Amino acid sequence: MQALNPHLSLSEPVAAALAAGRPVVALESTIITHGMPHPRNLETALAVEAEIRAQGVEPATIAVLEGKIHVGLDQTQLEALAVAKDVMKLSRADLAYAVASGRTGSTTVAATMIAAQLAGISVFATGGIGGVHQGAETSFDISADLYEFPQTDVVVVCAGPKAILDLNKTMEVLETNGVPVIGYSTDCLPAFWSRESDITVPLRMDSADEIARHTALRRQLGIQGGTLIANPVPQEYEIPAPVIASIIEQALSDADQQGVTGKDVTPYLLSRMFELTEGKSLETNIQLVLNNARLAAQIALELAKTGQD
Ligand code: PSU
Ligand code: MN
Repeated sequence: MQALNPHLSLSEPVAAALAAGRPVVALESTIITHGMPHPRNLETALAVEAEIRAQGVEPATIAVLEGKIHVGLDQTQLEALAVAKDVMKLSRADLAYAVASGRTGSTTVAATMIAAQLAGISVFATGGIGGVHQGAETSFDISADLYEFPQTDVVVVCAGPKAILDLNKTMEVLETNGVPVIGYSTDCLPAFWSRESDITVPLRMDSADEIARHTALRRQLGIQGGTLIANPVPQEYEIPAPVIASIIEQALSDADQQGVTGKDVTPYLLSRMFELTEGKSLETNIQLVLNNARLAAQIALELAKTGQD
């Protein structure tokens, strides 16, 4: 095993699992601090971890606490993070800053991928990745999440890019960067709250085993970078695309009127969607994260069998 990076702090259960070659699934923390209101954020974080443990896999929620990159948080740390104020939202650009200055920050998809790779964790579950925002032709707002994939070797399970984004442009950027986008048991790109969009997903796989073998093969071929798994939210919890379309329009126009920019855009839109749907968007968000955690655990188990994790 490689020596552990001195800036990482592994929880005891995560360290034990990694040392024994048992499967581990990484989880991000921006969803806790900037993606969901208290106390649902904490309940969700705990439920997601329980879902992964139930499959015999170790969850590792990642966050920077007072300058240390923690891989695996205990319940007290999760509780503190769920109510903390002034938590930085850390992407690739800010991770080293938070460590150098002793700050506390939650990790986005991009920063969680970096930390997971440093810790030797190959599979990561989130809700929806960031992408190209609508109006990016003038705002230039493209999430750093997209540029993490060609650089960092982690399989990321999501429910598609968040539907507040420009999905076509998001797919183009992923394609340009050579990122495999795999629909899980679907030919259609899921759109976070909805199971379907009008975009065909480039690749399709129907089992965790197939995804694990694909990951192992990429390694054997020396192809660097992460893979994006797009896993549709279970039908009973989805908000169909035609229903949510006008609500997204409203949230986007409110963001514009309020002059929201930069890192605040995605958190603002998610919380505005929560208000406009009277909480329904949050219920769907929680269920899709749980669903992604289950699939990520299965992929981690299968990957462990290939001896390539
Ligand atoms: N998935 C969710 N809720 C979230 C996120 C993902 O269900 O809040 C977070 C992730 O951390 C992702 C971030 O990296 O949203 C995207 O932020 P931005 O668009 O600013 O890159
Ligand atoms: Mn942005």
